Amino acid sequence: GEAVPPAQRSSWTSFLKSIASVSGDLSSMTCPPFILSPVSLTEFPAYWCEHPELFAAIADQNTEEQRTLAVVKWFISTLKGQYTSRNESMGSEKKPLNPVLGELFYGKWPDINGRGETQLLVEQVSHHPPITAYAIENKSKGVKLVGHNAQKTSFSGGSIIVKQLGHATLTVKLQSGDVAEYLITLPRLRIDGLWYGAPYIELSESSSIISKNYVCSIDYKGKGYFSGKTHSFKATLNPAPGLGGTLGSHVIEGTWHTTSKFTSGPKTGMEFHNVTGPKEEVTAIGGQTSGEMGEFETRELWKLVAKGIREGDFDMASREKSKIENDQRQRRKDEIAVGTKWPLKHFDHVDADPTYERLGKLGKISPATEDTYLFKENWPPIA
Ligand code: 0T9
Repeated sequence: GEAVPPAQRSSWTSFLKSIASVSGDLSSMTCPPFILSPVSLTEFPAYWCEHPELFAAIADQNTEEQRTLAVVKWFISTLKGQYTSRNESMGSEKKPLNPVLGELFYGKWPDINGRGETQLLVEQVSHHPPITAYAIENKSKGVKLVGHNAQKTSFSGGSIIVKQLGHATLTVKLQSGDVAEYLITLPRLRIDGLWYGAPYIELSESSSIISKNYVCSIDYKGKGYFSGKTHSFKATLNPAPGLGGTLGSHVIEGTWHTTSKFTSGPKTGMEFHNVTGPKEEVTAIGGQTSGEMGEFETRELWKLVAKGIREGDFDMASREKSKIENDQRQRRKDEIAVGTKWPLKHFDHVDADPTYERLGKLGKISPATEDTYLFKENWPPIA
């Protein structure tokens, strides 16, 4: 464990031993301080829009083929932020704050160069197991992403394997009045480097982007596989079963944290995506009518815990964290006592998702059906 501060070595070793035995949900495990991040998982959905211009550009395409390529380009361009940004900003992957039930995060990306403003809304819709739901919308372009995610973790060969549960749906309002829908599933993660105290993520297996016209399957490999490079991917776009005709097929290969190009199809040799330039962080905004942050908004709720972690005052961090947890326990007890349930603010939980079932079938994804969280379309009066 070279990256582990000497005073925390034995606690890191016992943490590693315990993750080998506790499998399923790692979110509530106690970790040594050096590995704690001051950022809650409710902030992670902002990674979906670090390139707001690529999100907006999905609306500006003339054909279904171009639009699908724009969706895939936006998706691939989010991976760098989603899976490598903690290593860049904090030196390694860190354990995020585990959101409480009802925790909220609101944000936006400004309208620059006529691309329109993009809004973000996140709600922690379950604590046990942790489930985060989100909506991201560029109203002027008619592009919207709604999704939820949870994780199932296990331990294998010294790495943490994270299976992502949940999915997202991207919708685009077309000029014709129709709505194009894209079902997005999520890759599997392997967290390596644990032994050295310097965890980092590699993606594996595959994920899909499916519409009624196209099935795009993305395969992920790390060092030593098809290109031999870390963070490699290969995306294969084919017309949905039974279609063809004017819709072309494409293969794209590269590394998702840098660049990629077309390796088969009419655009062979052309660059596909390039994320070596700057990204745009979200601007956090208060969801209250006054523009202030309410007590359940993540940066308000975790303010003192985050300050403790950032400033190395771990006694304060753990004291403040206990206060939040005790308050949560009390709320759950009170709810049981009076027979009520915590009301979700922005989402409704439903057992089945017809869009997932219909599009999932085209891409033969499993499971064949999945529960989901429907967005109530109640953006707070912000922006
Ligand atoms: C959705 C993303 C997800 C959330 C994180 C596994 C993980 C929690 C979930 C999947 C985002 O779109 C993408 C990126 C990173 C994922 C996190 C990485 C991570 O380590 C945590 C888990 C819960 C841990 O904190 C494990 C313990 C820790 C000591 C390892 C650094």
